[in-house]
Amino acid sequence: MLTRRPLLAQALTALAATAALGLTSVAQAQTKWDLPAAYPATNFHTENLVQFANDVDKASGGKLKITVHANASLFKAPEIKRAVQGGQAQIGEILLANFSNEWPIYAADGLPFLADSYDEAAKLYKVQKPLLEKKLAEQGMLLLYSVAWPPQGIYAKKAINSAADLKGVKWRAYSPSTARIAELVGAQPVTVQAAELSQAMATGVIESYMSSGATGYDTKTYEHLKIWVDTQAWLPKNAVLVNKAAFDALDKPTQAAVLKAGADAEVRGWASSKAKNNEYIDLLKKNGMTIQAPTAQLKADMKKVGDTMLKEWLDKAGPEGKALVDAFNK
Ligand code: PCA
Repeated sequence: MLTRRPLLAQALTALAATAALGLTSVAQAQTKWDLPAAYPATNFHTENLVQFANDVDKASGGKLKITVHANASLFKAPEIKRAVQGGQAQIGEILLANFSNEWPIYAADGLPFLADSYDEAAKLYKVQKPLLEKKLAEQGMLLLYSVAWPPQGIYAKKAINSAADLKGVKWRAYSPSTARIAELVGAQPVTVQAAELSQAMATGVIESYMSSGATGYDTKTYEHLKIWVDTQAWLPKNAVLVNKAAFDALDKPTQAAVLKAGADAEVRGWASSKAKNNEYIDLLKKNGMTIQAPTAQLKADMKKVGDTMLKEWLDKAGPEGKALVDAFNK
């Protein structure tokens, strides 16, 4: 206990702590990290990243400066993981579900109706996290934190009362699983990342897609499509990854600052995702969009799609996938 120790020892401890924070040592080099992200600056994930970067700046006494590059301005969404792995970026934010072809476990949170509420999504994350950490460590990366998007619904031109209403529509996919949904309902999938979504709607390349109220609002979808069916189908997660070598090159107090700010960002991110979900839906309404509850038929049709996809995913993911789903269902 500090109070019981001699004054000199106390003074030395205080001095060491100050030096460790870099407050007294001007000779300490400043480290700069680039953080590519795929979503616009005003998106809640991106705002959270900026606050994380500010927290690290403060806690490291200015020793680690992280620049957030929003809206896929530095790397396109599907390239960010490789950029962090290869050290072109020291840290980056990815959508885990984008990487299901590499390893199905990454995309467990992209399966329709496996985990379809915030509580379920948190539960799924808990069982998925140790697997993610292990795989990412093998790939030379660290999982810093992960935050769920709000629940996914269907944007469309007209009311969607059953899956049959989606036949032949030009469907925007952001991941292999959203493309697979299109195939299963007979829509035509086109992969378009969020940064290019507004343009794809404006040019008529796509006329329907599944995503959150957040992305509908971010991309001004209400200017092109008038219906959002609130299917609450799944809550995919973003994850912030750090290049392990870049992390190891930091001094211990700075490493601790990154980990602490990351843990805080995770808690803050889930809370803001949940709180903003309703705000986004209100904003969609205010901007002229009709929010539909799914009909019983659509629910049944989508449930069938989900069952098929879970089966396909389990076939691909093998025993590891089965163990994950069993642990989740326990
Ligand atoms: N928005 C992202 C991914 C999930 C979401 O809600 C997108 O549509 O690209």
